[in-house]
Amino acid sequence: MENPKQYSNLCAYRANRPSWALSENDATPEAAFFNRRELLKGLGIGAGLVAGITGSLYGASEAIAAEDPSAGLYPVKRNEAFKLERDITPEKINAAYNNFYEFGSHKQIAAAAQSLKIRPWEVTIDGLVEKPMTIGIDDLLAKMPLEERLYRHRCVEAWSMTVPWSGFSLSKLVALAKPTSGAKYVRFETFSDPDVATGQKQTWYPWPYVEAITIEEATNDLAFMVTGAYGKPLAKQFGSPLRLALPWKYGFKSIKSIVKISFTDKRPKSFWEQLNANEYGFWANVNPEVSHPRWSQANETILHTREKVPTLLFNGYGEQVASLYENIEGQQLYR
Ligand SMILES: Nc1nc2c(c(=O)[nH]1)N[C@H]1C(S)=C(S)[C@@H](COP(=O)(O)O)O[C@H]1N2
Ligand SMILES: [Mo]
Repeated sequence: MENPKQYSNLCAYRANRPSWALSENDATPEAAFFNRRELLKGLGIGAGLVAGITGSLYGASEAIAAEDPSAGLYPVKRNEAFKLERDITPEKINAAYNNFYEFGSHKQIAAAAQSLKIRPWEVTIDGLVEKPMTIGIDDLLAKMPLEERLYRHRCVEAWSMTVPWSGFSLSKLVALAKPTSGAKYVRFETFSDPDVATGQKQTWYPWPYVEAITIEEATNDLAFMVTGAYGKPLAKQFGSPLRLALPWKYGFKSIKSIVKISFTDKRPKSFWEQLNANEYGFWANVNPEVSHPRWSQANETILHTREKVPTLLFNGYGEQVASLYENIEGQQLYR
């Protein structure tokens, strides 16, 4: 096995790293995805069958999406204000290459994620709010104005994709919750169910997955609660039925399968920050000039083309978000 330190992977400590895991130097994410063929070949499984397996995983997520009680809501109207000059990452590629540590610390988690039960699904909104509530996801969907947005997504591992997310502006949920004047941060928490999400049996991780942003970030127009993708309800591997999309920050901030949203006056510690604060901080804004301690962030590999392109400050969203950080001093804003 190669030296794990050469990889740009979120977790430096994993001993059982699979051979197809992303390598910063040679294997692009796409290559890593296709290298699975090599792996399966080694196990005596032919290429035709591999295509079948990939196809059926994708098919399974399609079938489940069709069963989703919210299926009738999609597709939703695209908000043309969120335009991009990049091609959309094909659904097939995106749906077969995911980070979702609850279901494993590799990228091929689509099959395992299908065991997640997404109904009933309740979301608790609590803390410093006038209207604490626990609301079923379908009731929440009925209250929110759904739209589609094309967003870039830049993973801290130096790969990127472009996704047509459906959902609603996080600011609408903040308005529903009515935070009190003391609320400074919004904390998000993923479900906890180790029997279904066997990655949560790995006790060295600080489960459940937690993320947090400031109230100002949460009410910025770019902060988006995702409930669908590719014109359908969200496939489970994308973090169904409710995830976050913060396209100017590294992808780990875009927490999946949310069950709790809390308003607080204290800065929460995120999952990755608890694991390694030196590598993953609170702000985690994309910046090509600030390297991750183990690799450069100057470039990114586009998931579907394998093209290596320069990374942009705030992932290209500076116009919308740079002002949020103008008066913050003495903090690491880009890690
Ligand atoms: N609950 C949870 N949310 C998560 C993660 C995770 O492991 N668990 N991974 C994060 C990372 S590192 C990335 S890059 C994105 C990946 O989203 P995708 O699989 O839809 O591409 O989800 C983020 N949200
Ligand atoms: Mo990521």
